[in-house]
Amino acid sequence: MAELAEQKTSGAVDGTGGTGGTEGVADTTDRSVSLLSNGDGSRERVLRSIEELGLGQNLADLEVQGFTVVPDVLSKDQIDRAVSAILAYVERNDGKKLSLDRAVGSEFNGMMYQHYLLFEDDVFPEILLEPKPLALMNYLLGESCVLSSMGSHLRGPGGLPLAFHADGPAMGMNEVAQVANCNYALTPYSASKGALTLIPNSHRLNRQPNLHENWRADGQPIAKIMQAGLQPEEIDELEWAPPRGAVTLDVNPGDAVIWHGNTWHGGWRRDEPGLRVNLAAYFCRAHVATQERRGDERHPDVFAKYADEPLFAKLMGRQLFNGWQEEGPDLSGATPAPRGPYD
Ligand SMILES: O=C(O)CCC(=O)C(=O)O
Repeated sequence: MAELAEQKTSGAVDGTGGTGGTEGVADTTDRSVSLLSNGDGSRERVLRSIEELGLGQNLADLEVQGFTVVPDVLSKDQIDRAVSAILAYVERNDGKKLSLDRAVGSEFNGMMYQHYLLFEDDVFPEILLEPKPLALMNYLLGESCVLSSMGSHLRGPGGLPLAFHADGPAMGMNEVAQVANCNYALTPYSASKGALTLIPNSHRLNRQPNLHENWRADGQPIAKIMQAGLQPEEIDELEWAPPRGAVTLDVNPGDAVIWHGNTWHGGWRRDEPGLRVNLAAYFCRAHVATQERRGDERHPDVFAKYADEPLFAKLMGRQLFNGWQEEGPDLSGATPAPRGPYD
């Protein structure tokens, strides 16, 4: 909408990003001269900050393999405060007092994602503003990117590994990232500790992994095993093999792993007592949201009138997965994620 208004006021448009004039080289900092971008200013700023922060190799990694590790982003104090806040959150919400070093599988059974952490403690906005990951996010998603969610994939011993997936959409991916992730290790990562694992160069494939491009155990892909109705003890016994090419990240607390939203990634099952804690700061381009904020509570009469009309509810985004707060997303299956172009 804003772009259209700009087009109307900036005169003729020749379809090449210029104004159709013959005045020679355009002033690239003038927003009105280009519909293709806001000019070179943003690109120059983004690349300059990457250079100033010494992130040239990280930029190359993102391009070549679709992910990169920025070491030592967080201080020991930030790590300790973030871990304590996450464990306090679990205790308050789930009544579980988990031990970082001694948690056992029966308390846990795999992974519990902790939602909506941003306002839980001062440390989280502080981490959000860390310049190095933000500089790389600006490279991937533009300076106008926004935080989509901040949560923690908390892994305890046993259960299933986290299936490989891309964070981008089920269809319509292209090489321009629409979403990107910054995953802070808050405890050490390794295969037996429940590390993150990624597939280099998968961001070029512009699709989600298929059934066979995923974890396997006993010759079966993880999706089949999830459907097989095994008992928790049977699941814990399985030996998992990652898909070909997967790289396990052995990284330290405070390191940040950043990836393009198309990059395939998953997580090892934790096989040691205690917890694997991360902080996932997930970002998206500014347009990845409805233009209007749905669920306007100032109009209860309209919602009451259509209370029995599922189509109205759907168009109002009531079946959208996103838009959660402390309660987290509805994983009951009532709001299935679209997987194909007509879903
Ligand atoms: O660190 C992990 O467990 C993986 C997180 C993940 O899959 C994600 O943030 O999309």
